[in-house]
Amino acid sequence: MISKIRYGNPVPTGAVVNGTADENGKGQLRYFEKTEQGFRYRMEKKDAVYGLGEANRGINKRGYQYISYCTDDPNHTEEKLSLYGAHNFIVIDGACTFGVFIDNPGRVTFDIGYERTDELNIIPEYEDLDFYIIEGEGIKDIVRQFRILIGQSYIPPRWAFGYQQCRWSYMDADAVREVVDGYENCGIPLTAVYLDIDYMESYKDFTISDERFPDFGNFVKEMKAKNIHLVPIIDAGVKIEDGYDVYEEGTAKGYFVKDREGKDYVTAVWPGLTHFPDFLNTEARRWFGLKYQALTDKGIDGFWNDMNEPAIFYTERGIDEVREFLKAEAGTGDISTDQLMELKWKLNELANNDTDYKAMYHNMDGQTVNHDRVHNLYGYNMTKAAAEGLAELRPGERTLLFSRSSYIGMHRYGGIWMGDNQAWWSHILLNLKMLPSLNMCGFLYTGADIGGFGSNTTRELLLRWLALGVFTPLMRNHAALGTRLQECFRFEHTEDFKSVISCRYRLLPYLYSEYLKSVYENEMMFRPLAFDYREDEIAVNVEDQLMLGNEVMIAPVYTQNATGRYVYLPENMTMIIMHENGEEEKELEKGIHFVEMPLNRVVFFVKADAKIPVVGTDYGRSICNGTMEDIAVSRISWLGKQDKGYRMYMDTGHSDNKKDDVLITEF
Ligand code: MIG
Repeated sequence: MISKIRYGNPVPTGAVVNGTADENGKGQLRYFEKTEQGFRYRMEKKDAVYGLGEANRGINKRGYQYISYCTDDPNHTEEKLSLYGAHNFIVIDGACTFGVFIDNPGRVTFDIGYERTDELNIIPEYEDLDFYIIEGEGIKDIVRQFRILIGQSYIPPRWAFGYQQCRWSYMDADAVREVVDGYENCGIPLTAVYLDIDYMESYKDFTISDERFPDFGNFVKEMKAKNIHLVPIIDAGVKIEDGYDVYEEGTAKGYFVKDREGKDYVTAVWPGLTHFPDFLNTEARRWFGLKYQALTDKGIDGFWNDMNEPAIFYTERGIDEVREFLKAEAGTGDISTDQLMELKWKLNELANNDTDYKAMYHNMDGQTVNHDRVHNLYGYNMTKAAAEGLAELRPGERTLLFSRSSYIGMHRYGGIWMGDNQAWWSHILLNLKMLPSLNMCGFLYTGADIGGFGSNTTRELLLRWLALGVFTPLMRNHAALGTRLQECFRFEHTEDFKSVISCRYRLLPYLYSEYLKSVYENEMMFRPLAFDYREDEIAVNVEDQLMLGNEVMIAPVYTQNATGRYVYLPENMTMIIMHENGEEEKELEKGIHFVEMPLNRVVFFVKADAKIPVVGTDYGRSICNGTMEDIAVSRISWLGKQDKGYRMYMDTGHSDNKKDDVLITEF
């Protein structure tokens, strides 16, 4: 049962698509009381709060505050309140169990027991919103109803379930070849290599540097012949440059975001001075979406959309302010130390400044709307533009597409990656914790930069992170400019990497099936133990293990020099110690165990009465490469005990999808 109350005059966000909810709302606010600032719920001592999608800290969000305001902050330390996404869905679980969705694309603060430990305060900056309450038969049913409300999640092509390699940047075609050869030479499977911003000509969207990637179309073919997909990045900002068609068309047609006077708004990002396409405008969206053709024409079938919070390095306003300061404060004389310190602060304030967001205006199909009120819709609509364009350009085909910034609703158009993490052990755990909360909000195709984006990784950290990444739908190794080279073949004993990554391919039938099941049945692929073992006091407290599908539990290592870890088994399970050619199995009883986890193994747990499909590594590779329409049942073997059946979801892996196209087999 879903009810909705409208406050003020909200802009349509498109988050909700199956909204029978409108009829149910009888204007009676339940559970919450209206306060001057927003909405308050009084929490009982034992209430837990789950959700918020891509957010910091624990799986249980209680005890801190979070702000939904899509932010490009590459330093995900614990005190940060905002990351790249805005996912305003939570479930309060305890004395009363119910879900809340705040459909409002401006800034929304969720104070979940921060100011006062027993209060949940939801504080929107602009009180134009739809307030949804979702009730059901327990937490999983509430999530399912919410997922139906917001519509079916995106499905990537099957190859996008293979292992992928990225770096900022592979500077030319030879650098890409070196990576592909590096993997090939040590027999580690690989399905995609990413092209970061340097493949472009002066960071101009939809251009390809002829110097660094000559004869790009043939290069794409050369890679495809090796079953490698190239995935270029597209940035939100469009370079201001005479003669550049995207800039000239956009200006002529009025497709860019405006300033207060109605002139095209100028910001600076990678290309230097840029305009932002007005993705909140239907025509502009269609125009930009069809621009992807420049690359699809060359055989490209995957993209990642970046810098779409949107990230701003500086604006002329900010720069002018700094100039004024220098003139006024320092004049022509000496600059004092204090003034220099103030200058430093002012320079730091140039990027992603609120004043600049408040000075931008959208044309939402005739209605002028200040950016700040709809900030969280920007990256979402960039990705919607791409998805709709790509559907037109590649009819009936699935395209890999994911975004950095997002809002609920974007899950129908693409996935997200978790942004600029660091090569820190704690970020393996943060990666794990975000998985279930993202699934609650419909984001299923997701993963973190494996190995860590910022700072230098280590061999051990990368191997441990991969052992979690084996299970995440997006399995991509990515590292920042200036960091240590992070491709697996750069390290000693590449056979260990081969062993771990091969497990991904061995598990592909299960992972792909569980992905489709989560899409079509509106289930969470990853769940906290607390969702499944409601009465189990220990399980409810576990924040470093997850349930995957109905059969499996994962418990990755996330500490340095560990030979294993403590794992809590909420019921009897079979421990699987997997490697590329097979696995050992061991029956374990409900309870706490110290479990050995060698660096070159993928260890996970299958419920005692369950079974899961696995294949040989080579066959897993061919499934991923899409050389076959369906998975040949005869080549599947089973892990775990055989008594409980398995419902396998499969499809062609590349064509447009409807539930009726899916092959569901009961084993
Ligand atoms: O300002 O394109 O999150 O994945 O490698 C940094 C360069 C811009 C941020 C993305 C990251 C990407 C990087 N980008």
